[in-house]
Amino acid sequence: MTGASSGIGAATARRLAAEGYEVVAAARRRERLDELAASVPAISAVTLDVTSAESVAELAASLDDVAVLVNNAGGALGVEPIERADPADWRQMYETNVIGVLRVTQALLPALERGAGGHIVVTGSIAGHLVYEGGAGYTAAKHGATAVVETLRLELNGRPVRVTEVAPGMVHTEEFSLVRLRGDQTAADRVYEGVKNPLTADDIADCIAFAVTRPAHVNIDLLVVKPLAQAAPYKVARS
Ligand code: 8X3
Repeated sequence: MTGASSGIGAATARRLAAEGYEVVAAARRRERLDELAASVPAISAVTLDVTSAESVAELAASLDDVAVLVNNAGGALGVEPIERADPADWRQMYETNVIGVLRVTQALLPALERGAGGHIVVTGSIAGHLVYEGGAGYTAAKHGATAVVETLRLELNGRPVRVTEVAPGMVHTEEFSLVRLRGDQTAADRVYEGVKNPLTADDIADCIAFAVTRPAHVNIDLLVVKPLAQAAPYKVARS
């Protein structure tokens, strides 16, 4: 489980532990992971930077059989229109959301094939399937992640590894919008203002748990999940 220190990643680590999995929670921020691991005996913490080949290789070397890999690390940076966007932000989003999936998937594939059969889950986004103004850097990266998932399923056909994308819309987590809006808490709060029941990290953990707990011959390709109040990235009912 990458990106496990907060939000969807932490919720999914907890949920999969409750489903009986031994969960390796991996992320950059070790303190947060240690807290998570201390609160749930079936979770262990590993420091991981998905943008570092060495860090990913270290993770792979520490694992034996792996039943499920959840590629969850990623996120958005900035809401500028293309005419003002910073290429460095785009590069970073591509590095985490796309190359990160590539690196960790490559490194863990042998371990996923060693056991009874593996499952690769990618936390995508509706941004991987639609575009919206101010979102091009993120939508380009998430479209990239979707392309990786779809290609991987073709390339692994005939091998015992399932491939699933879970693509959430508006999920109210502590950090997603805060990071995207560069630490501006007021702007981050505005994203969810007046929205009745945005999704929670637990809602997405529930979808991931559903996909991975189907029988081994059942491959859920894609789950697109939005709150009832959201019909499109830019079409959100607010009171
Ligand atoms: C997050 C969903 O609508 O901000 O991945 O692109 S959205």
